[in-house]
Amino acid sequence: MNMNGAHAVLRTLVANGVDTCFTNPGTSEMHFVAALDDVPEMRPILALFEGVATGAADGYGRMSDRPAATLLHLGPGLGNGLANLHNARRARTPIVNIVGDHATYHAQYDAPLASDIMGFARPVSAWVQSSPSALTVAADGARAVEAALQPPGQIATLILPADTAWNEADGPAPALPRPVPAQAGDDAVARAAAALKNGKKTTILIRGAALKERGLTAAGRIAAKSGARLACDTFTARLQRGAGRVMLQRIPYFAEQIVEFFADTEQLILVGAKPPVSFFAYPGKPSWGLPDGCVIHHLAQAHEDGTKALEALAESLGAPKVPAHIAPRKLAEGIEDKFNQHTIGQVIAKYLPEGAIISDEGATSGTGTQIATATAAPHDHLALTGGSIGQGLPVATGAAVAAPQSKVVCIHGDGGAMYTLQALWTQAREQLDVTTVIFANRSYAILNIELARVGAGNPGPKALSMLDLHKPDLDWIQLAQGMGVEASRATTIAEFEAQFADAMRGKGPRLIEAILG
Ligand SMILES: Cc1ncc(C[n+]2csc(CCOP(=O)(O)OP(=O)(O)O)c2C)c(N)n1
Repeated sequence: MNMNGAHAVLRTLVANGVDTCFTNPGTSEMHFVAALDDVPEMRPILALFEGVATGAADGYGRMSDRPAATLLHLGPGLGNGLANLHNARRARTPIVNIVGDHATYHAQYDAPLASDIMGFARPVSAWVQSSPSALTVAADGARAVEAALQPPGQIATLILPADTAWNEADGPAPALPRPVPAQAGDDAVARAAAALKNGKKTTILIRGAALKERGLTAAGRIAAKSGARLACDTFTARLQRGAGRVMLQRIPYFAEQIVEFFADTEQLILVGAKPPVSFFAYPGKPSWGLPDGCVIHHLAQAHEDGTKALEALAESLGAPKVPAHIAPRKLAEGIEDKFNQHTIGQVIAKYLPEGAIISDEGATSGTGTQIATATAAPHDHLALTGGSIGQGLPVATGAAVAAPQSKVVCIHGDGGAMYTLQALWTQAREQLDVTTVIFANRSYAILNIELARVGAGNPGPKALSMLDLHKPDLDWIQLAQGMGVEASRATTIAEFEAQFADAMRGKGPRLIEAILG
């Protein structure tokens, strides 16, 4: 059968385990779009802004441990998706971007949409390739998937000139073996074991796949034997938490809190993590989070199997089978009749179903939910990994595609949610089981805090108005309903509880606007 380059790439992606594509196409991708109907195994999902497509691919990859593809329109399409590719890169999520380009012979004319696609792609991509011909696209597609799956996960960008999609290809490329993580060295395990016996105060800082139940259990066993403190980054790509799971301490956000958190840490054992630093620099405050003289040990590097390294360490210490720090199932006794992030968090914890996924861009309003859900039903928690706001709604969307049996709860600041609110339309179109809670404080609240902290002097009315979202007030009911998502507004905790409980009982996309400001 005759097969063009677009068919060959699509079939190659499917053969290599990539069967979901978040798209926002244009003319240069039309052959790819046309080929979708001939490849039923591929599920295309339309996003109305590229930042939604890339963020959804991030959420999908975090939950399924295999890449989704994106389909983006030349440099500007990729450019619109960059912020959430930045977040995905920080999350170490596998993603395969397919970016259309002008036909190879058209490039010389410098048409309006011509741009330096490689230049847009490089900073976020570990692998970038522009395929020169229809005869190479399939093999390049297979290599793109292989590159995305390099542990712990990375972004691969394959640029497809339009003629490579429409010209005749040889056929799809076969599946390449999935890359497996390297094992941490026995010497690293032995050094960490010796360190844990030297009597010094130790923190074990864990990142990546070891934050799933198995790695956490091993870490909890190590803590039971050694007394070491277990910690994770402030913002983790995917953390399994809740009742029955080993609890970690989350590094706090602000510079001076980080220093305090590590003040008595004499040695730090890293599992796929980097030493703690503050998110931003502040005049007169430290950037480095560790005290002078703190010794750093690497148990596992990011590309190594942190879970197995923790298990090997637990065995070498002769750690008990029962881990320390198992979270009990505990809910707030009687929720106060106040409407704030803490009472909202307690309601979310009360109704959160087992196996739920929380996509957390709650910003300054998210702490209440984090505290309350620590002892709620076991769930996955996906955080804003790269600090680029507008991630929560798309990540929730992709997570819901990857895990259709799970209830997804997206908690979001109203400011960040405005960046990528088009995700709601995709949730409605695909009937995804996502409940979004918008914390409508009508403010860039964190920036009001930061304004005071950076020592920028006394802000005047112009400065303050840059951080204020009143005038006009956003109407999230109309925004959501305009995109086909059922929505309601809560101004008291009783209203919120009734609406949230109802959303947890039902299925499909819902939005609750919690008026806090
Ligand atoms: C892409 C991007 N643009 C701007 C910022 C700066 N920024 C950080 S937090 C924030 C406002 C967040 O507001 P909201 O989501 O309502 O949360 P709140 O601070 O009110 O809790 C902004 C604009 C950013 N982090 N990322």
